[in-house]
Amino acid sequence: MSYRIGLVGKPSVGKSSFFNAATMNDVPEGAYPFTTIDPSVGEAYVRVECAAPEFGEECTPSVGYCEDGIRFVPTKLVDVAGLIPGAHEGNGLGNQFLTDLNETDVLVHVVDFSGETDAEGEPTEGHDPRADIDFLEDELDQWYLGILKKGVDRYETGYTTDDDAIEEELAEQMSAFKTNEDEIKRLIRRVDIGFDPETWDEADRLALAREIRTATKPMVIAANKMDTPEAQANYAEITSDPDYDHLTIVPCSAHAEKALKSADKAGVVDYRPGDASFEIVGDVSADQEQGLEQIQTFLDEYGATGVQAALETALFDVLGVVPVFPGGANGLGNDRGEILPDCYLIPPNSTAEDFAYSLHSDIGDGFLHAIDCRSSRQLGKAYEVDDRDVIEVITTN
Ligand SMILES: Nc1nc2c(ncn2[C@@H]2O[C@H](COP(=O)(O)OP(=O)(O)OP(=O)(O)O)[C@@H](O)[C@H]2O)c(=O)[nH]1
Ligand SMILES: [Mg+2]
Repeated sequence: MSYRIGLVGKPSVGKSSFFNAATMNDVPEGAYPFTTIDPSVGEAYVRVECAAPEFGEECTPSVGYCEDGIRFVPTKLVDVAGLIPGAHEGNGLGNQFLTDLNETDVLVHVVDFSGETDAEGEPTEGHDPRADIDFLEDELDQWYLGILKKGVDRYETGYTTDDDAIEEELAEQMSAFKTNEDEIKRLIRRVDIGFDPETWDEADRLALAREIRTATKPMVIAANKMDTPEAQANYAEITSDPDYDHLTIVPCSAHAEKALKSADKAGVVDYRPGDASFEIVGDVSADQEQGLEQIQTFLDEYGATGVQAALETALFDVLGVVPVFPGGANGLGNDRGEILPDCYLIPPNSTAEDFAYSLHSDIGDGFLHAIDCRSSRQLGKAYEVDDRDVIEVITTN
């Protein structure tokens, strides 16, 4: 299973800058709206503490890499066009943009916390980032609502067979959001509007659309441009505003991450992405040294640049993805002599049998039992896999 994290937000908030910092790509960045038109997909990484050292081994990753005991596991990151108010009605690059989001599992909403861009991404001063947070949620809800209404209309005009339930119709209409009848049923129950759509008023439909949206497109907020004093002031204010308590907000500087990675690549600093510090190892000019000192002050204050943190919060905390290492109970190597080559990211609440199927359908079909490589304990197929488990699957074939 490969996860896709989508970067969303109004124009000029730094989505492409975040994308480039995370993936070390070079898509255009610019201080004007709609710099990005076509979506880009790149490879970013999430950090997982490597299990090999616990076995006295050094791993040989088949994908990604390992640096000082931290595995960098690849995941897909998608950079899309900016979204402006009315996008669901086609404003800006509207519908095109929204369709690009269909394929994503979780969103990182990049917000310009400096307040120096207006609702349309044009330069301004003193714009309240809260307005952006609200608008994006509303816009996504309206997009979902439009699709939900089509499902309700189809149901009411009787294009479906009589005994079709509303959840079946909606699950079909909203299948692009990777939902299903059971989930829709559960969400209708949760908003408590009953199962007869004829009794739903506009507010009921919107409440349901919102519920389906938050369930199928969970979201983290990356408070970007935190290297500016304006953003830091807004961050302090918004994180202490009780109305925004329910959100997960990660302070972030795409610029700082990009600067450190570039300096690392150039041999100027030693920096492991996501770390709270770096070391200057090459010759630096006085200007460079001053810039690096500023970045270190930022890291001291906020713990990291926030780019790694935003991606990992999205995948591990919000989506609940579980990293698992396929291992061997009698040594971690495979038949090619690779040590712990893979780290799989699997859905929350997966069982040992689900894990076997994620390796290969034959392994799932032939599942006998699994072994916890740390304790050598035998695990049944219903065992729920845990964070950083090292598991060998024993099959009939
Ligand atoms: N200070 C500061 N500026 C940033 C940061 N990230 C991006 N910017 C600036 O914000 C502007 C917009 O950046 P982009 O990455 O092009 O923004 P975008 O969200 O992709 O914009 P669109 O593609 O038009 O939707 C550029 O001038 C960037 O240099 C950051 O971390 N700090
Ligand atoms: Mg862009």
